Amino acid sequence: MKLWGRYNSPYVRRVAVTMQLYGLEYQHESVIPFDEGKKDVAKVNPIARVPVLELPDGETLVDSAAIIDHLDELAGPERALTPATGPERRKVLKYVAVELGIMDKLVAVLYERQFRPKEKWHRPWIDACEGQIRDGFKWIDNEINGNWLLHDRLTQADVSLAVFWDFATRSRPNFFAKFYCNDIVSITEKLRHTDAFIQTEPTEDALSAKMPDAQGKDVAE
Ligand SMILES: N[C@@H](CCC(=O)N[C@@H](CS)C(=O)NCC(=O)O)C(=O)O
Repeated sequence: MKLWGRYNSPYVRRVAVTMQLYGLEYQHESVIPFDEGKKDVAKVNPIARVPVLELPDGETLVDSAAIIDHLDELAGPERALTPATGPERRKVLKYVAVELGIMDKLVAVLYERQFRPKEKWHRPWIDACEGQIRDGFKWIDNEINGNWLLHDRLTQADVSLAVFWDFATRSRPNFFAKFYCNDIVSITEKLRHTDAFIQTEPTEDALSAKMPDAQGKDVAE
């Protein structure tokens, strides 16, 4: 199998961590879905987005949720990080949906600040997204009442959460320093030192390195 996309993308990284946790081998095509890299990604995804998973027979899967659904099938119901049925499955799917929603909002703000000239940034839109990001993370943090979101069982909800929190705090360190989501920090710390996370460590990200708060300035600037 071949995984397309850099680990700097939180969507790619959650797929990669899942593959590592399942012990699935893959080649890594570390492409950027912008500028020059866009045309390469377009060969495997009509809308030129990552992640893409290319299967051994050449079939391509797009979108991290659809890819992870296939990986769960490969891992089998006993090992899958998303429970196969019942209330536990519904709970994990809900947590992951909220986490993906937070990421979509965070990425929307990053794109607004990266791709639009500063005088065209629309502050009410940024404020609305940041409110949803804050509310989402706070809600998840309040849901944690044990080692993991489902108490003693590690699930996809924890894996994605740790990948997303790590991405969030790297790309907007000043903004997230004021969040005080201690239980999310604790889950992230437990996973950050595992092989799956170490093997998928992002490289220096040109996109987030250009963000004002990654340079030590206030997010409102
Ligand atoms: N819902 C998608 C989101 C994927 C996504 O937004 N990927 C970004 C990289 S972080 C991308 O390819 N952006 C380029 C673009 O949207 O044109 C998923 O879960 O895979």
